[in-house]
Amino acid sequence: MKTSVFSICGMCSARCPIRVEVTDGRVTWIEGNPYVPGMEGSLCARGSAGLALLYDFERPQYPMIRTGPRGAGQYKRASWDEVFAYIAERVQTLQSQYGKRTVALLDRGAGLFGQMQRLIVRGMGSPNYFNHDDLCRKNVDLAYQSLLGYGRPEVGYDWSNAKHIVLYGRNAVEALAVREVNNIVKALENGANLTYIDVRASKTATKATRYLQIRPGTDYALNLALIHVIVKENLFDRDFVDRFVTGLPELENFIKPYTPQWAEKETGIPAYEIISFARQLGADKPRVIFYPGWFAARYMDAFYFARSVIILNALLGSIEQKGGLILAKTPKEVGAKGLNSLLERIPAPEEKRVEAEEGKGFLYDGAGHILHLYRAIKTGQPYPIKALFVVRYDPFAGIPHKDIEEILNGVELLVTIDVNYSNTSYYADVILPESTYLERSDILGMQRGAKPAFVMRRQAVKPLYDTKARWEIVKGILTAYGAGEYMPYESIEDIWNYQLDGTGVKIEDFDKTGQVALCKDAKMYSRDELKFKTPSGKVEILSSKMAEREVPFFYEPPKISKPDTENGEFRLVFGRMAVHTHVQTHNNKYLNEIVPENELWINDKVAARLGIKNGDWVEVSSGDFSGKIRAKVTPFIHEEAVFMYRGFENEVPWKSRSYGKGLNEGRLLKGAFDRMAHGSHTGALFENFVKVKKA
Ligand SMILES: Nc1nc2c(c(=O)[nH]1)N[C@H]1C(S)=C(S)[C@@H](COP(=O)(O)OP(=O)(O)OC[C@H]3O[C@@H](n4cnc5c(=O)[nH]c(N)nc54)[C@H](O)[C@@H]3O)O[C@H]1N2
Ligand SMILES: Nc1nc2c(c(=O)[nH]1)N[C@H]1C(S)=C(S)[C@@H](COP(=O)(O)OP(=O)(O)OC[C@H]3O[C@@H](n4cnc5c(=O)[nH]c(N)nc54)[C@H](O)[C@@H]3O)O[C@H]1N2
Ligand code: SF4
Ligand SMILES: [Mo]
Repeated sequence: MKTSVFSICGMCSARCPIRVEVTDGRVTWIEGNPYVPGMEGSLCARGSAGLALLYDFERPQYPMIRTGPRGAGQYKRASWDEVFAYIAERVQTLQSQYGKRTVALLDRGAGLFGQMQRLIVRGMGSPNYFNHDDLCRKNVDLAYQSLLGYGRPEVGYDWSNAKHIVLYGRNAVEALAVREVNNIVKALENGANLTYIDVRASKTATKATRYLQIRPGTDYALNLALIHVIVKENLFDRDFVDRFVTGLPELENFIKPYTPQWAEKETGIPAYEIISFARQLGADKPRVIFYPGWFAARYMDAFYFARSVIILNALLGSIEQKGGLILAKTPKEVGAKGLNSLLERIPAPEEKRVEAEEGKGFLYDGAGHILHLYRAIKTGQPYPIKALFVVRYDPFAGIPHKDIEEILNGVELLVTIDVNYSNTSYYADVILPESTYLERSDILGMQRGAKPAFVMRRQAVKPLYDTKARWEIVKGILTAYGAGEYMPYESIEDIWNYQLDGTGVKIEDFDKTGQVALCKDAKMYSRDELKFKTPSGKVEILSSKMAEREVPFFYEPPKISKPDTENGEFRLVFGRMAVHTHVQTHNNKYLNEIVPENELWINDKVAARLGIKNGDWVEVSSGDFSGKIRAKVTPFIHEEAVFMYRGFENEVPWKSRSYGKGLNEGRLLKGAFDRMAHGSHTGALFENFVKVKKA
């Protein structure tokens, strides 16, 4: 018998809506949800390879407790009751010694369904919730909050109606989200301009109408020069700026020295190119999208860079504008009621997260700073973190071994909740196997946007092994710990009914398409109605939030240091490829077959000087780590940088297809986790030089 289930893809964090076909209890087909605009049946390679995750036996099949030294791979099988009791007892002992706040939870992200795992740490009375954002998009989030009072997830992009899209190393064609890339392609088909700025010609560069090869680390300098020209030549949207932007005189004063000629020296992009680019933007405004970045933990100036991108959007009047940036509407703004919160039923802890104890000079928001967490674990300051839960995240896959050791020395309990054997779980004291997204239902999620909707991830088939859904794992942990009152539900339907209570929406309303929109038409504000969520209601260049935390409004562009390429020194940059997700898909049978290992992009002129030919093995080293990888010699990368795709060289021997294949960029990031970006204290993962020589 064939059935069809609407659900949500779990192969990356884009969480595309899908339709899953089940034939006689087996998943036989997955496609994009045909009812969702921008999806219309399409799916990426990873989404299709969800089948190979589901039917993979090289994933955890039952709970496990460590029996040998950390990292030796010695575990015993345990029952769920046994692991829940073990965790509860260990946490209680550590809390009685170090206080409730000694428990931390490191999460991939809040996202659509993330509220569930937050219950663990709050239910245990600790404030220490962290997600991966510091190493991903946090700069953009904080920059939006500082300027508009809206967070990053509350700003959407009307790609398909844009006249000009500007992407800074936002490699949308490879580091993809299906709906986004489909809509960008629609814009191109409609004749839009696409300016792509990157140190290398990625696949997105090949779709661009203008590609600017920029010197690594100098995007901020480019933006200051663009602002300079736009202000000087009166190319901005005067109506928008007069009504909504505060702090323009101070900005004008700040950008005076940053002429296109100055920027040419910093960026390597000719001044005339910068001027003609600015003029084209002036002509295309207000249907312009400057995208402030997704993976934005790149350079020390990343927070101020993100602010400069948002300021450019404001100057060109592209905010809450067709073909521009669209602000998300709350359920209340569209006349509906939102989902009931599971988290708010638990009293918020009075104690502060580790970074909140560290004084002022940087911004933070709802989730903690990872770099402060790592520091607290390593040093015990401002207070010790001894129990660490890691959920849907593999931090140990992307950091140097020395950092792993220091963290392991600091924590006395490490628990992972994962669908795969992650590098982190290989060191864990307890491995809790979650059912894959095709085998479980999650809590309902709220899809934000101009037309908010409730969305459902619904189980397609029963779990193949002794794994559990996330809500069941959270319930088991909290009940054993003695906080079961926060998870009184017996089934996912109980949870859904609680979430939906008072909204007028019923579970069966999701049957038809998997989603329930909260209004009929997308809602947009006219300029007469528009008000931002900052204290002044305006776009605050002189941000109240920054003033409160004593963070400077402006930041002089730093001098970007130059690697000694003559002697084989380069800046290491890295990124995503279309057929893999970060560190989690390399052992996937289908995807591994397509791309089993990575290679190192190196500029052809420099390679010739170093005697490196295409396909040669080279040794890349940083600090005490060095590894081998094949060279891809190409003119399409800046001389100062070498590039590799992320997430290879898996270190878990249980994963036979990916074990040891390729080179792991994370091991080469010596010192990266001690560096904090200005104003945001997020990661700056490209502030890193490596040595390359022929192997
Ligand atoms: N297939 C696939 N898609 C994904 C993901 C995935 O794992 N796989 N992950 C998702 C996630 S979590 C994220 S955060 C996004 C990331 O989305 P992106 O940020 O678009 O992706 P990256 O591949 O990290 O892009 C890094 C790019 O920055 C360039 N770069 C390096 N230095 C500079 C510089 O100084 N200036 C400029 N302008 N460019 C520079 C690099 O050459 C590289 O092309 O992708 C998402 N989509
Ligand atoms: N060295 C280095 N570090 C980086 C980056 C980099 O490029 N290089 N990129 C940064 C960025 S932008 C990001 S987004 C992060 C991403 O880094 P991670 O979040 O660590 O990478 P992922 O591969 O997305 O997945 C993490 C884990 O989630 C598990 N998982 C997948 N699905 C599920 C599920 O349904 N349930 C559970 N419980 N687990 C699941 C996977 O098996 C995997 O072990 O890394 C950041 N850090
Ligand atoms: S972009 Fe691909 S892997 Fe990510 S959620 Fe969408 S279909 Fe799944
Ligand atoms: Mo990310």
